[in-house]
Amino acid sequence: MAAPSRLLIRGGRVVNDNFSEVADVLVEDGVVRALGHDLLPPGEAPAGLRVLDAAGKLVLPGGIDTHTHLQFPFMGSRSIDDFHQGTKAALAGGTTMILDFAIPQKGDSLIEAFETWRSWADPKVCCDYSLHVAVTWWSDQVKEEMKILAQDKGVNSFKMFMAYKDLYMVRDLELYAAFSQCKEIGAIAQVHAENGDLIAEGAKKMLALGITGPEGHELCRPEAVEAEATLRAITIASAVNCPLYVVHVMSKSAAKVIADARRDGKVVYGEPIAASLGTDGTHYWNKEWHHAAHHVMGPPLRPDPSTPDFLMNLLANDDLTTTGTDHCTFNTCQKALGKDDFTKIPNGVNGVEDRMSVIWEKGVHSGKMDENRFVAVTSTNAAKIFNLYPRKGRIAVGSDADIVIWDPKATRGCRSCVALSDNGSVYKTNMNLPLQCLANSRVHMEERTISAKTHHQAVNFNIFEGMVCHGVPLVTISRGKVVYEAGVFSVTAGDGKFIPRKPFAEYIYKRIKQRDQTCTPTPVERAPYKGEVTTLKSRVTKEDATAGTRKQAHP
Ligand code: URQ
Ligand code: ZN
Ligand code: ZN
Repeated sequence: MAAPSRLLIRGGRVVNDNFSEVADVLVEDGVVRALGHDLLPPGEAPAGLRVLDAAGKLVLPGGIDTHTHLQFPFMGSRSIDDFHQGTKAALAGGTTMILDFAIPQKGDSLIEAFETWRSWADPKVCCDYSLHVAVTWWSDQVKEEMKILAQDKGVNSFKMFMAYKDLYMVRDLELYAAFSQCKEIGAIAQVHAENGDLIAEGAKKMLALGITGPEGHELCRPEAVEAEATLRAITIASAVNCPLYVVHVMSKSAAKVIADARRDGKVVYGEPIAASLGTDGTHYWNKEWHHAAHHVMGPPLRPDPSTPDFLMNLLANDDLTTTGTDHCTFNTCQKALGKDDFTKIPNGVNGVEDRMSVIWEKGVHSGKMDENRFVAVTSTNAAKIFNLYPRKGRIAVGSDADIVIWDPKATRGCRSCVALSDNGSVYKTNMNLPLQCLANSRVHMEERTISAKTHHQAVNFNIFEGMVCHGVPLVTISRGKVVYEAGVFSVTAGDGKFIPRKPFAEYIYKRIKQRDQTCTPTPVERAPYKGEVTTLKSRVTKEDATAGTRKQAHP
């Protein structure tokens, strides 16, 4: 049966970042066509129109995950979630767009890396995606390729690594040059902010102490190593007057640096991730090696258990701005490459399916933020920063119909209209019925308990194992097509599209341009100095130098 070309999402509360209203949403040809009350008169729905009853539920812009690494060749292995399974899992969690990274080796072409990642993703993605490109070395070629990527390939964000010494790391002067080129071409500079030299020395120290386990991973790069690099990157970006985006903010120290810089007027954005908002680094001390190793990522999760709460508070008040996941998963047997040496554990954790529910649980259910801020930090702010708005990140006439019907108060599933699904994860409704329970005409789902046993991610571990989530996606719609509904997928590999992003996003460049116009320093007009000037001898001889010393000794 062909998917209906038109959808009517009826009776839900439409939640955008700045406003909520109970309204029907009419979708046609992948786009929102109308928002309003009683868009469909009572009676039979016309042919080709499917009605989704969202009464009592929220209707949200699909989530945008700003940071993933699907099927990423890294540290001798390749992340286990590929562009098919990873994007399916994203849809199951209410995320309808991901931004992944094309990462060239040092000395390799950025454009070739971009085309390689495109060739991996295009045939497989089940949701829309875009690509950041990493600058892992510097030359005139790199500078020129950044310009071509921004002007012709739809890339407006470049990530520089300050860590991974000898692999991806670039140094301050290269950061300065790369930031300057980002400014020139209207891109946003992203940084992995950790001091790579200190990490290298710290790792040697830990191994020399016989600390080879995952706890060494955090001990060798404490949060000061992240905070120092964060401040350094902000300082360099400010000197260039280039907008800066700090990826995977993992610590209170780094978050405070970003918050202070923003209050100081700097154009800088911080991206905490599901992991740093939902769990912490105490797991590195778990006695089960595999449990500890599955939490290894860079920068590390922090052992200060107050970190997730602190970061969520800053996210709620706009000191921090977007949320990603840094989804870069490795199965236990891959993590075991580092069983005797933590520096060899492939870095990365899960999150792409869990992010929205984790942030709802720790942010909204906890009372720290309201539904509108939730939409801002899971979707809208990312769309604005990466120049996707309002095509993405909003439910408005003309926007892509990337939509999630969200149950904000998932209750125990009622068994009268559901049958347990094969993997026990969620209840399937009787597919002939609309999403309604016969017994009490409520759309509901089992509150979700996160588990590797039931998640749709390929990885055999989940860092949020056992977390009970009250906010769950009921239906996910990708460009007007119902792709996930009560645990059942209707996806086709390659249905997702690459979304190009133009440079000079207004949301970030308006202030930059304003500063260029009004804050560029000018010389002081003054009459030339006419007084005496001492004469310097052409070369200070050895005798002069010692004579000078003697004189000092015997004034
Ligand atoms: O550093 C990153 O963002 C990449 C290499 C993924 N790994 C990680 O641990 N964050
Ligand atoms: Zn990174
Ligand atoms: Zn990453």
